[in-house]
Formats: sequence, C-alpha cells, structure tokens
Amino acid sequence: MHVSGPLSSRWTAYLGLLSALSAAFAPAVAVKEHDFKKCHQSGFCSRNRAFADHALTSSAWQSPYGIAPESGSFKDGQYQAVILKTIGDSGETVRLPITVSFHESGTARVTVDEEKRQKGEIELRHDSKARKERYNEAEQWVIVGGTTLDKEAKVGFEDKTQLTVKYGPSSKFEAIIKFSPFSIDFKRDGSSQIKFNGQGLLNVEHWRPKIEKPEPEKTEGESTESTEENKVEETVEEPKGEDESTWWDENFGSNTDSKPRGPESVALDISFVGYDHVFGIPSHTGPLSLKQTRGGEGNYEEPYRLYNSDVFEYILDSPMTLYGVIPFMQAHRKDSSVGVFWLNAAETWVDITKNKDSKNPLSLGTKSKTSTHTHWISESGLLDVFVLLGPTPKDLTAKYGELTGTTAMPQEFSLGYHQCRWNYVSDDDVKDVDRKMDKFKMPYDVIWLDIEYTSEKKYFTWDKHTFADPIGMGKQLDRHGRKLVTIIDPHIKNVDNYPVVEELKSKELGVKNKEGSIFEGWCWPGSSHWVDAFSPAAREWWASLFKYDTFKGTMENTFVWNDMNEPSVFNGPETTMPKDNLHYGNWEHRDVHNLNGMTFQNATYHALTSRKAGELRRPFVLTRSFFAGSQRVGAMWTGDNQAAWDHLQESIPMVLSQGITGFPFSGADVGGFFGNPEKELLTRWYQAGAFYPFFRAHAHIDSRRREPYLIGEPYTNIIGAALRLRYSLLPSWYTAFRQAHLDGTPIIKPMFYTHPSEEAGFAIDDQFFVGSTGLLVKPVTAKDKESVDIWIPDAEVYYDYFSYDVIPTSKGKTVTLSAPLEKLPLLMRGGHVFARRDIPRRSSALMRWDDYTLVVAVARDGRLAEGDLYVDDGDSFDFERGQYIHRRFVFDGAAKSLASVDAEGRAPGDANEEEGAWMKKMRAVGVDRIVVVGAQAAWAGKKTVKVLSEGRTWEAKMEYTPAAQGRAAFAVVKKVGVRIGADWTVDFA
Ligand code: NBV
Repeated sequence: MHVSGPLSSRWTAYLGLLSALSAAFAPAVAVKEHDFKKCHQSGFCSRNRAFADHALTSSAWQSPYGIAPESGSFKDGQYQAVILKTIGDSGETVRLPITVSFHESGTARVTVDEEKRQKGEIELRHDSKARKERYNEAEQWVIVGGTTLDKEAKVGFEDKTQLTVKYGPSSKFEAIIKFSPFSIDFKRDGSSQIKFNGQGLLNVEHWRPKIEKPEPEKTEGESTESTEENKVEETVEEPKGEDESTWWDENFGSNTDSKPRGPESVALDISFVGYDHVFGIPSHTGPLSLKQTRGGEGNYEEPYRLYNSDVFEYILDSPMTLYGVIPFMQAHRKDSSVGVFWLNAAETWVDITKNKDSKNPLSLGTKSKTSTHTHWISESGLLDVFVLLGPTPKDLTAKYGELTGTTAMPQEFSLGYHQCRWNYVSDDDVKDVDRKMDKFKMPYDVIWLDIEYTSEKKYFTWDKHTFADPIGMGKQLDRHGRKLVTIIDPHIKNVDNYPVVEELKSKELGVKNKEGSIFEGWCWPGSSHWVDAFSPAAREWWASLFKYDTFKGTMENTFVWNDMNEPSVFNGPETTMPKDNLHYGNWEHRDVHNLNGMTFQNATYHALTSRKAGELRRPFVLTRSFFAGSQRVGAMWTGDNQAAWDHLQESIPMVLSQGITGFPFSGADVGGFFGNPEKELLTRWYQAGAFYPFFRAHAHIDSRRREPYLIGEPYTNIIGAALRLRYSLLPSWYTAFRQAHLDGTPIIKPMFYTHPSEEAGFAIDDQFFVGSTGLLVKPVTAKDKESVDIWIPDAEVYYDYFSYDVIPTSKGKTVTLSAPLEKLPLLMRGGHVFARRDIPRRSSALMRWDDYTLVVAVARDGRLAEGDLYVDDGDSFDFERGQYIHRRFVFDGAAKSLASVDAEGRAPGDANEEEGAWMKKMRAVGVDRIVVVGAQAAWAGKKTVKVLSEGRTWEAKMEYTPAAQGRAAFAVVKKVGVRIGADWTVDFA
C-alpha cells in the first residue's frame, strides 16, 4: 500500500483512538466537538453572521441589493429581473439575475444567480479545473414535479418601486416584490406570512479577482497566517472591516481548502411573520420545535448546521450537523402552517431567532405576536428557495412531496423487524440466530451483515472462511420468507488484484482530487477510492456489480445497506472529502456535498432493479446519508446512537422530524449502537422501536450480543410481545406507507400535525399518532418509570389498546397512564377503524394470505368511525397498474352497521389491467374478526349479526361484553366470512 508518512500515522492514531474508545467504552463518551467546525471556524458562516450583526445593530443599515426596475418582465407565471448589488461607496454594481416563478401547485420559487459566474467570466485560481458557474444542477437530483408555471398568476399592481403578483388557489396568495432595497413579502389572504430580506441580510458574495500585494514588512515575532506564496491578500472592493482572511483559502485542522473561486456564499433572512414554532431541517438532535440559535437562556449559541457528516458518538440537544440533511422548514401557529425549502446542496447554516417585542426596531411590526426570523447561509451555489403557503401542515407535506417526490412504496418485508449487529460473524452464526428467533417465537423478516462479511473490506466479496456458503445461508432464510441485507459502502479498497477497484480506476469513475486525478483517502479498508455516483457511467457500472452472477453469493432475497456515504473519509477534513475535490461535470465537492449520499443510494437503488434481466422488483436500500429526495429510493436510520435512555428519548423527535420533512421511512438503532443497554432499556427500546416506521435493532462490534431471546425472562417475553404487536399491525403500517407514497403524509405524526389548532400540543414531541389508525403512542423512555403522562389533543374518546379501558379525560388534558414494564402506553382514538392480522407467524411473508381482524374504535358520539386498508403484492411494481386492493371501512353508529367499500370508488375489474394471480388470490382472503370497542349497550344479549355481501346474506356469531369498571363495552364478531376484496355490510341492528 502506498501510504505517505503523516497519513499513515494519522490513520494509526485513528485506529488507536477507536480501539481505545471501544475497549473502555461507556455510553457517556461524546463526540470530539473540536473535530467539527463551529460557525466562527467556517469562513463564510462567520462572515455572514458578522454581516447580520452589523445589519441588525446599525440603525442606518440598508440592504445594498435592489432590482433594476427596467430589467423586470413578467410572463406566463414568471418574473425575471436583475438585482444590482452595490459595492461600498464606489457606486459599482454586480448583476444578479433573479427569477421568481409561480407554480400551478401554489408554490413560488425565487432563484438568484450571478451573471459573471453564469457566463463563465471569472478566473479560477491554482489552475483549477472546476466549473465556473454557481452549482445549478441540484434541481436535477431533487425536483420531480410541481413546477409547472401558473399562467393564471397575474400582476396585480406595479409601479417604479414594487410589483405585486397574485397567484395560487383562487389567487389567495400574493407576492409583493419591493425593488429597492430588494425584499419579497409573501401573503395569504391579505396577510404577511413569509418575508425575504426583511432584515436586510441578503448577501451574495460576488466573484472578484484576488489582488496580490507584496507582503508588508514584518516586525519580529509576528506570524503570517494562511498565506500563499508569501503574499497577503486584499481587494479594493469590499467595505473596510470585512474579514477577508478566508476568502482565498481556509484551514481547518491540518487541511487547507484551496477555494479556486474565492468567496461565493449566498445568504438570506427569511422571516415567518407571527409564527413562534419552526420545525424541520433534519437531522439534528434536540426538540422537534427548533430552538433559537443566537444565545440566551435555553437557546443554542450556534446555528443549526447542515453538512452531512460522520459524527462519531454524536451528542444530544445540539445544533451540530449529523449524517443527512433536508433543508425544508415549516413554521406553525394556530391554524396556519407555511414553509420554505432551501434548495442548496453546499454546507449550510441556519440561525433562528424569535422576536416578541413590536417596539423593537428589528421587529416587523407584527403587533405583539412572536415572529421567527431565520438566516440561511450556504457556502456556494445558487440562492434557490421555494415558498409554501399552507395553510395546513398536510398542505405543506403534500406540496413538498410534489416537488421532491414521496416515499417509495416499500418492500413489504421492510416494515417487519430487522435483526442487525456489527457483525454476525459467519453464515453459521446467521443460521443459528435465524433458528433461535423461531425457537423463541420472535417474528423477524431480515437479518443484516455488516462490513465483516467481506474479504478484507472489499465490497462485493465474501470472507471465504467465515461465509463459505452464502447461498446456503440465503436459502435457509428464504424458507421462512426472510431476507438478508448486506452492507456496501462507497469507498473502494485501493489494493491489487481487486477487479472492482481496477475497473473503477481504468474507467475513471471515481471522485477526483483538485488536480483531476483519482482521489485517494482512508476508510475501513485503508487506502480507498470513492465511486462518483454523480456520473451516469459510474452508475451504470455500479449496477453491473450487483448482478446475481457478478456479486456471487447474493440471491433474490438479498438487499442492500449503504453506510458511510456522507462520504466518510477518515483522514479528510471533518472526516469527509476535501471541498475542492471534483465530481462528474467538474463540479467541486463543495457544491454537491449534501447530495453525495443520495446519489450513492440512488445508484444502488437502480442497481437493484437490474440484477437479472426480466426481474423488476422494488429495491430496499437503507442509507445513512441523505438529502431532500432520498425518500424516493429507500429508508434511513439515525446513525450511531448510544445505549442510553436519553438516546432512546431523542429518537422520537428525530424520527418525527423525518416524517414532517418528507422522509418518513426512518428509525433509530434499537438498543443503541454504542454500549450495552441494561435489560429494562433494551425492553423499552423494543416497545418504542415497534412504532418506528423502520424497525431495526443494531449494535456495535464491541457490544455484547443482545439478540432479544438472550436477555431472559420476563424481558424476552415482553420483547416478543412488542414484536408480535408490530407484526399484527403490519396491514395498518403498510396502509400508512401507501398514504405517504401518495401524498407525502408522515407515517407517524406529531400533535401539531394532527391537531394544528391546539397550541398546547405544538411543542410536544414525545407522543404521536400512527398513520390514520387513531393509534396514539407514548413510549416510555426513562428508567424505572411505571407510568407516563400523555396529552389528549381533543374531545374524542380514547380507549386503552389492550384493556379497552376508557381513558378518563377531556380535551387538552394530560392524563397519567400506568405503564409497568410489560405495558406500552398505546391508545385508540374513537372514530377510527384499522386492520390487523392476529395470527402470530415467523415473518411477514408467511402472513400474507392470513385473514384480517378489523378493529372499530367507536367515536364519543357513537356515530361515524372510519378507516382504510391498502394491500398489494408488496414486492413488484404491479400496483402502479392497479393491482391492489384499497378498502374503506365505515362504521355508522346510527345505522348500526359496518360497511366495506372500495376506497377509490372502483368496481371489481376497474383495474387498468386484467386482475393478476396475486389480486385474484388476495380478493378471496377473508375478514375473520371484527372487534367493536365502545359497543352500544343495546347490543347486549345479541348473539348474531347479519352479514350481506356478494348477493348473499348470512349470520355471524357475535359476543358482547358489557362495560365494567371503566372498561368500554365491546363486541367481537367471529368468522365473519366476508372477503377482503368484496363489498360487504355487517348489520348490528
Ligand atoms: O459498518 C460499521 C458501522 C455500522 O455498524 C454503523 O451502523 C454505521 O453507522 N459503521 C457506521 C462504521 C463504523 C462506526 C464506528
């Protein structure tokens, strides 16, 4: 291996550090914060914060940006003009073309570019091969719809100072574009919601040549920091006092970023007028309702950072960046939600402040209400922002879903339980775990292989000693419909006689360094190269590696896990790639960093669709790093958490945050990655994890084995019950995924989302609803807790899921629920019907033809309860051609009946293709039981109900249990005898 001295010693040091940490591991260890930048260590962040400080404290401040009115034109839903940035007192200006687009979907988009860079009229330093333009391809990766221009958008008013455009549904939205200083005020129904540049923090760092000046005489002892060729830099353009020290190169640790294009950040203040809660911009630890970031009690000192990073042992309650980024923020107040989507893939920081005082000169004059001011700062690229005016949280997730796409319909198995650890050490080990799960009656669907299955960390190979017979292993799993997930990382070992790296090099498909030759860095395998998934040729080649006859040992039940795709580079700056590395198209890594993980997962997703000619199945790819749009190609998890109670607790807001920002297929490592969870913690974690959309247990290589059957009684039994609960509810989970796929609705939903009028619920982030089932979950996340306090958002009746007890409560009350270890606090909200499958089996595949149980939770007023069930083959894309069943269940208390109708009003045979074998078989699957919780007293003594379906009428047995000691009356109809795919009515009268 060709390793340079300092690298190799740093590598040794890293490994030393790793093993020292793992040997003496206690979960209290925390990230080395100094390995990651704070704002003051990031040149563009500190410049923009300083700019903001100046603007916000000087009464004479006026934003130097103004639209040249004569440059503007409005046509077919789009306004185009040029913003002039005035530099200092010189009167000199820089031209910044602006486009404001109004879309039929009701969103608006503001894009600001820089003419000189756009035209390539700049000089790059250091003979750089980088592109000259501001990065303008993010939309090609991210945006999939919702941008058809709204030809109905109309200019309402225009003079020399401003232009007003009316747009959106019934022209309820309005954008007031003020020319000088430039600002935009977005209104809904006549009142301001979102303001751009209201505080005057817009900043586009324009291109300028570096002026070299001879080095001034030095007095002895004085140091010259970060200079190149013994020269100091200065320009004539910027106002005095601006910090230029990081314009041309920037150091962090031992790394120097060469910055061939000089300073090029874009920043903008975005105010949410009258809004006191903002949510989104994952992934961070901390509360769902984001904190202020400019200091003060209980606030952060640092902006939220958005820069995909492998943060080793991340800490809680912090604005530090994590592995993935979604720059989508929602603001919420009573009955109103609005949002912005900042489409920029470069390093980004977001400051948040809230302002209550209307007399403050900085306030926006919004009476005494709180407004939230945000300051978005990106290192490079276009300024490109989408504005969503709501008014409901659901409108926001739907519009965002239109723009960036929705969750892919998952492989059905992937909603089951996943058993993972670093590492199952051999194929025998895997087979043994598989058998033991059966022995202990623990359902599971997937077992995972981490990096140790490979031969010396060479992906697409197997360690022949430990995994001598991967196909034999795969076949054993397949016997119970189970799957295998193998890890494949983006770093490719740089070693002789490894065809994968040889091809990567010879075909020139790797990421390049700033000189244009293949980038070499360090990761698990030692010296490595990185596949450049931005390149179409690289993606095509990547796909070829996954063919069953190329990646030998894999078969139809093998799926893939992409880790380390931030990308993690052990010897790189902040454990990632140098920003001056080059990707396909000669874009600098700086420009595309936050997209990197998504492009890699995307390449793997497409690879899995072409493993064998004629086989087209839904892929399953788990990713650690992500960006807006990743939801279209798989699932994510929250990375390397710790086996500690506070990490369990934090997992809930983190997963909720993923849901409201369009990437709901998410979960945290159950049990905690680092460390060894005590038994109670592990048990509670399974109870919570059973309600993550992605439910996987995982553990670090140095942690003790903790497969759920090892823990002993009573824990094993309790965990088994949590697993079986998950499995029985799989039909409802799958239905929730379908909804997410259709319109971007989160799978688990926080209170502000389901009850946007209830202010007391806006900051609650430790309880949630599941899909539209009405199931309200409040996991226990603290040690020795035998009860939880749950907030009840409305006046509906709530029943305990297990006992059918009626929860004594009223709207807005917090009630205490008893929650001994064996009990997960789970309530059913009245007014819902949901589907289950109650026969416990080893895997989801083995349940697929099982009959259903329908549960009706009768509403407080006894009237309507509704719900739905979606089912398809869970594996192919035939659902896109109508091969699915989607039923709607309506319980009508007045009519005393429960009916099942096609949820989309389709008659049998309406599918746009003849019913396939799956559909025919599925239609005949039955509804075995109906449980009515909150049954009417009038049903007492009734022994049968009348069933009508498919032209026949018959009677089914019903057992009625009267209300007693706080428990609701309930009725169970047995052997209902209807088919799930048919229309039917059960008459309780
Ligand atoms: O591949 C090993 C681990 C993996 O188990 C974990 O889930 C990832 O987040 N991987 C990180 C690399 C090393 C972590 C210390």
